[in-house]
Amino acid sequence: MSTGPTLTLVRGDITHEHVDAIVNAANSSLLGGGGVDGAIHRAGGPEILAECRRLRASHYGRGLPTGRAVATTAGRLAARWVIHTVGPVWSRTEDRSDLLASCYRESLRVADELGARTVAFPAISTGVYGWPMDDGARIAVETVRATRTSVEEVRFVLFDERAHEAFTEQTRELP
Ligand code: AR6
Repeated sequence: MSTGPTLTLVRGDITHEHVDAIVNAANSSLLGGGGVDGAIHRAGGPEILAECRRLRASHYGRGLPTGRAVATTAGRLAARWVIHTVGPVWSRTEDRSDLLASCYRESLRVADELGARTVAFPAISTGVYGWPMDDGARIAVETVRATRTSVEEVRFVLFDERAHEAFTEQTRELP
């Protein structure tokens, strides 16, 4: 019996997904940036940033720590919430895999608190933060499969063919 959520792979832009919660690969400032973070704020509108600013003021004056996650409204997006998480920057000298796994675990924990049943993830840390795609895909898939959650569907939304292939490879290897 499988206890984990159903994993679905989609190629595309995560801002178009109709799910309960979209996960944002943010940075600790929570004030936006490039990549998927920029796309989510652009598509979702200023309400998301306004709530991020309030969260900073009330809880995260020093920034949201790497590996943690926090939710805001999704503004104009076709989702109810955005869950912002801060991935680790890839390092050649230090193993930061557990921090990347923590992003997936913590996002699912926040999703459970919200009552979200469908959650879309990008490939966290594999863009500006430089994580090798194959390893990022392995950590994403392994961690979601190993996490106890009430989320029923986890949708990985992969921006390009290479990311889609890497995630396909990881899900193919599962028993
Ligand atoms: N939908 C889905 N995936 C996307 C989209 C999109 N619209 N846009 C990019 N990706 P990145 P990181 C993919 O750089 O590496 C930001 O400036 C992209 O191809 O967005 O965690 C933040 O503010 C890549 O595979 O996030 C931080 O400062 C993946 O999403 C920093 O970048 C993640 O790429 C975080 O870096």
